Amino acid sequence: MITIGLIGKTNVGKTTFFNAATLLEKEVSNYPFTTKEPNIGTAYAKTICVCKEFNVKCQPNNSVCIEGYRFIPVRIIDVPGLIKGAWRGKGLGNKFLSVAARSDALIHIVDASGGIDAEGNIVKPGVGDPIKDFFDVENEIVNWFESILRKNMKDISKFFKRVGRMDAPIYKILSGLKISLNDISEALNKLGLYEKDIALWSDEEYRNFAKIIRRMKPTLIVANKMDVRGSEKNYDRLMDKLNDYIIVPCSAEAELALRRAVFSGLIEYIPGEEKFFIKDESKLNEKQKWAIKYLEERVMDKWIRTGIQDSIDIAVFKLLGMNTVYPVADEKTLTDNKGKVLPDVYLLPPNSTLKDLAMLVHSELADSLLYGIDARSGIRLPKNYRLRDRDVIKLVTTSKKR
Ligand SMILES: Nc1nc2c(ncn2[C@@H]2O[C@H](COP(=O)(O)OP(=O)(O)OP(=O)(O)O)[C@@H](O)[C@H]2O)c(=O)[nH]1
Ligand SMILES: [Mg+2]
Repeated sequence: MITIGLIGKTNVGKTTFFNAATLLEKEVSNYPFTTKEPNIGTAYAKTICVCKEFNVKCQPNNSVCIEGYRFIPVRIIDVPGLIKGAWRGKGLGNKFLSVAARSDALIHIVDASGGIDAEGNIVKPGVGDPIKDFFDVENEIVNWFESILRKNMKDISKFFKRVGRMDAPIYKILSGLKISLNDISEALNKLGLYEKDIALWSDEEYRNFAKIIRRMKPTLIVANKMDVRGSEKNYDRLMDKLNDYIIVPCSAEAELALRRAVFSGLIEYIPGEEKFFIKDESKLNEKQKWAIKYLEERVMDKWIRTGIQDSIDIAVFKLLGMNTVYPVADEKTLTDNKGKVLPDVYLLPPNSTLKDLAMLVHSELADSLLYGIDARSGIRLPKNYRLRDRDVIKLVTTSKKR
């Protein structure tokens, strides 16, 4: 399953974001470092289900369909706040950096209200600087990457002397951090380090390499606490200074209040939509009323929904470029072998093939795979067919042919 890591300084609202995205109750407070262990939960990437197009009523199994929107599970990790020195084990230490680095994509949350100081303590909005916070955290990650390379310098160098190139030795050390051999080769080539023994690298070369490697992990920025007056100013500054990132304005607290109201049956609201329906106004508590008023006031502004669903969707579909693919056992009825209509949908990275899909469904299926049938056209698709978003495909195997 795809993993998305939430990173950022302490008190920026990571756990609030996590709770809203997963609707699981976890400790939220304004004390620094409330979260001491990474929380792991399930969030959902939202896409328009193919059931609308095929005009059928789907019966989801591995996902959920709400009014024609398919919600596909992804793993989300809430990492404790990172502060200066985290890479040395300061604060809550570098074990969290490794958790973050193992994610497929990262959501870097900042407090756009400027409501935390450099140490992550709550201060009057406008006092803190989210841009500085962003760079502090990014620096920790780069330092951490650099420290891994330095710690393993001898082993990397030994391996280099055998093969005469740097990519494989570094890949071996960074394996598990979801950085591809290709990306490592590219970074080395860019810096002219492909054939230079790491034992001879200068400080600057270490630093530059760590920086490039860091940027290869897909990352988006969430400007949180946009409900606080004055945060627009910081949002504009973020857009200006960090213009090579996608930045999503967000109010994690508003989304959390809305989802809780849905959970209690008080409103109807599809995450990520701009509209909702209040079932019984008299039953809403103060926070829920606030969230609703907030959404009503801000929804006019084209940038602001609550930002949570958008962030997950952007991470999955824009940063990672995932395709949604629906395997079926019968391409005419669109059912699995139990008669369920469009039960499963899988997220596959760009350039995945039919064989990759079969592998994801079941490794045995991949072994016996013959070809696929495209449900839209009825055309036969070879094993090496590159999947497209919204493909609905019957997988034909040797056992079925017999
Ligand atoms: N106004 C406002 N406050 C928020 C929002 N999101 C979170 N907060 C508040 O910010 C404070 C910190 O929130 P947490 O979610 O605990 O922050 P965290 O980043 O998980 O903090 P650590 O676990 O210590 O790293 C709490 O008081 C939240 O209620 C938001 O969208 N708007
Ligand atoms: Mg937390």
